[in-house]
Amino acid sequence: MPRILHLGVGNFFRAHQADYTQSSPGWRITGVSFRSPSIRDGLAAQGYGYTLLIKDRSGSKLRKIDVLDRMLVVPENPDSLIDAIADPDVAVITVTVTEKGYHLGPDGRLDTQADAVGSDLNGGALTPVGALARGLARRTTPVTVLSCDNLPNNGPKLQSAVIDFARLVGLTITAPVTFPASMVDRITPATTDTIRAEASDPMAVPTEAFSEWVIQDDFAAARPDWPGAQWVQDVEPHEMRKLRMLNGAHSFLAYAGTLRGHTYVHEAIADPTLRNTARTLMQEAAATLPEAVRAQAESYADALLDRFENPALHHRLRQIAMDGSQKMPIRIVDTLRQRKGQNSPALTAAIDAWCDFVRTEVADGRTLDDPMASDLQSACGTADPGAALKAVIGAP
Ligand code: CS2
Repeated sequence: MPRILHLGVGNFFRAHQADYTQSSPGWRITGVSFRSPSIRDGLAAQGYGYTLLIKDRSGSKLRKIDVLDRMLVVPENPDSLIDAIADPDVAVITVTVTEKGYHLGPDGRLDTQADAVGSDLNGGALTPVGALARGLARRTTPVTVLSCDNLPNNGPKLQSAVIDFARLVGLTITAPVTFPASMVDRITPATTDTIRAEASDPMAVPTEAFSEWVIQDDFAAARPDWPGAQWVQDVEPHEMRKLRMLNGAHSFLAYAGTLRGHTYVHEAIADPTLRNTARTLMQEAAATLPEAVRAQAESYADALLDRFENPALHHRLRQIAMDGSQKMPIRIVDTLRQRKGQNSPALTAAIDAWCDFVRTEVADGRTLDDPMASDLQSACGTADPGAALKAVIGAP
């Protein structure tokens, strides 16, 4: 039976790619955790099956997912991941390791100065890019590596990082491998005790009913017939629409909403001041979108407001607020740069909100949940913290 190897078994993968694969008969998934064994232990204790709790205004629906049947925990046995990447039964390798998991520098290329990358270059395989390069170099049959993270041009970026890594360690990848881009969307909060109790499942995952997956049709080997997925030649317009409108507005709400004392997205979007700015931000972003998706931007914005209002989801603003240094450049700063010269009050408000959020966290003695936490903390101690923080994210 053909197999998907999935890197990064967080809630998002379990609500999105696993759900699509559940409806694609004939495929099984091996999951890979790069950090702790806790998700593997929890899933293994129940035969790797779990419940999706799909929540919208009309209530909750339960859906059983049992398409995952094996899991690897990289720190326990790094070679097992390299073996799995090289395994001819694996036809697709999907990836959700979050923005920081790629270890890209501001130029979008592999950051060879990052400690984790440096240690992989010295023989390790603990980062997704290092493991992929080492595993793909051992492969003899075609495979597709499909990035499903919220990064513009995610496939090509992963490809160039893997190729750079391979070159630096003197490896050659000879098997045919493609790295299509994809746009993924499904709002998926973290699991809470309330969710576990409601689903009677310690490994339950809450999510919304809406789901979208736009995939570049460039597969090197067999692929599942994921129902509902859209196969296109060019993902970029869809990626820009989603990153700049949904994720951009999300990040604005996360920082400004937390500062205004809100806890959840549905509370922040009900605050008239924040709602206005979020709507304006979507309009500012929409004006930067390629022709192909601009016509649908208005109805997309309405649909986003409706999704943000979902009162049953309890999506924490602080979940979205994490890793701002990685998210702000691609969700807000790129958009602002593209609008150069035009008045952009909402995008500017998003940058100010992030700066204020970081300064407030540091002033209140909370540890920032961000891979650049120490740079951000130092920026807060300078004579002009606002300018120093903006410099970290490359904001004008
Ligand atoms: C959110 C995303 O946490 C975040 O940064 O903006 O996870 C968002 O919920 C998803 O991209 C929706 O598809």
